[in-house]
Amino acid sequence: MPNRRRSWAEPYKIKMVEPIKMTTRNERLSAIEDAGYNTFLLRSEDVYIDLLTDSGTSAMSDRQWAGMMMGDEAYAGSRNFYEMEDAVRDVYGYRNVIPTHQGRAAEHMISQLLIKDGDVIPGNMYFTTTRLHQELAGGKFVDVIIDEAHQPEVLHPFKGNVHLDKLQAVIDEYGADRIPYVCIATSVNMCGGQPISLENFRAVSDMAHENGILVVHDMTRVAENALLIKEREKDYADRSIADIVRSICDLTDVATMSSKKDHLVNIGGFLAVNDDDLADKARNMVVVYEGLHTYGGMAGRDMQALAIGIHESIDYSHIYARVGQVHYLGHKIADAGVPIVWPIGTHGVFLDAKRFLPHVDQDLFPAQALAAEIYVDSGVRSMERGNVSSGRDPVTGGNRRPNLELVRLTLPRRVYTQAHMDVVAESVIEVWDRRDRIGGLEFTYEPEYLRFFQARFRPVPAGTKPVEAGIEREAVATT
Ligand code: P61
Repeated sequence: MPNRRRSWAEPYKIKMVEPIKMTTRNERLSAIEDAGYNTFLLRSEDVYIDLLTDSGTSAMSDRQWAGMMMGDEAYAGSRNFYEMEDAVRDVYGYRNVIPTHQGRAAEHMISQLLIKDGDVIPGNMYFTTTRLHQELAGGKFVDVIIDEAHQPEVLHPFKGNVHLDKLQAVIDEYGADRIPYVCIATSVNMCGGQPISLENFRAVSDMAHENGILVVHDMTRVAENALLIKEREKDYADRSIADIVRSICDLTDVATMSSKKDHLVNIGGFLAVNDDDLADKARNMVVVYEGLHTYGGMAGRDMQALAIGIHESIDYSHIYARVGQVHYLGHKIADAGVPIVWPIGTHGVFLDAKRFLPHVDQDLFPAQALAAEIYVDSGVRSMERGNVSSGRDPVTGGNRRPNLELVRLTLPRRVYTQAHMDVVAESVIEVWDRRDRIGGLEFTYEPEYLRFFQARFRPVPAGTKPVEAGIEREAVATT
């Protein structure tokens, strides 16, 4: 981040507060045991600082709340839908907008519409729901991100970039006919909120289009990616966030959006499509799964808040402070010697659990264990992003054991203060100081799909060897 001698301080003041419950260590010990050592299964009232996710957890502005009062709750043709459609067209330039209740519904539709059995979908690293929808539609995800993205300690300004030779190799191996689209995320979530550069995105888009392949943009955190382009990519320092965002979207044909992130709303999303025929097919589908094509699972008031959030998301002072807070926390943790993913990305600080707990075998889920330990220490809730999240290999049935074994401390937008960040950093450092005493976990329950959400575990002492048998598993999961 440039000019770091000047503060990133919040460009807003607090008008309403939500009290949070303070808990004792003993209360937290019993809460995490009840939750099967899975932070997703904690009750939020038992959490002090909730850094599980930035999804749907942001604070809306007074303008967004005012917009909520202007909800047009008509079944069909709500005024708020047209405001949302206008905002998407103005800011992103996509022609057709199909509203959905959140991002994965858009992923579901585009996967079902475009993927045939045996197809291959290259992308810049998997995301859990995105890959599952591709697989459920009969496709296979192939990772074409640069190698540096899988190496937490390696510095690279654009770890979200696609390795162009890898993409070419996938096209050569399978043929363009079997590749319905490449799926490119801005601010790549699973490797630390890492940006893709405009130069690389342009090259990917050219390569795909020359081969008649569509480009689908997972634009969940596109404004955050745009900030890092402004700060890190040559020639973009003087361009506005709006301008950079638009330049990214112009390279793509379709977008899936979880508005619960960039757009600062608690629920909502959309599928955006340039091609009119494809849009008609999506509108046909949305009425089956979500609701009418002018509300897609949202209330009118939600669409109004979303429309306002689109404009707020590209405000420079907002996005600078949002990412600035993440960097403040990241540096505070890293300065104490705690291993994190470098460079610090956009929406969270990612602890490197492999280097934090080198004595815990990856099949004993060090990141899961670390997230549980941090919760017990301070009531700070984080999320595992490693071997549990990655799931099982559909062919071998074994854990995927990804290179990245991470704990994500994700910052909701406009919710916590710098003092909260200090408490989080102190807790992580405290746990780091007694890391040798932390053991691993083993499954007691493993669900079939997206296992990390509902899995349960029990602790095993440090030094235990993993046993893969003897667990209560519903079926061998694919994801
Ligand atoms: C998150 F543990 N993200 O980061 P939906 N694409 C991208 C996302 O980040 C994303 C979706 C699509 C969440 C929520 C979440 O394994 C998990 O609105 C880049 O959540 O349906 C969501 O958007 C899906 C948490 C999702 C997870 C899946 O916390």
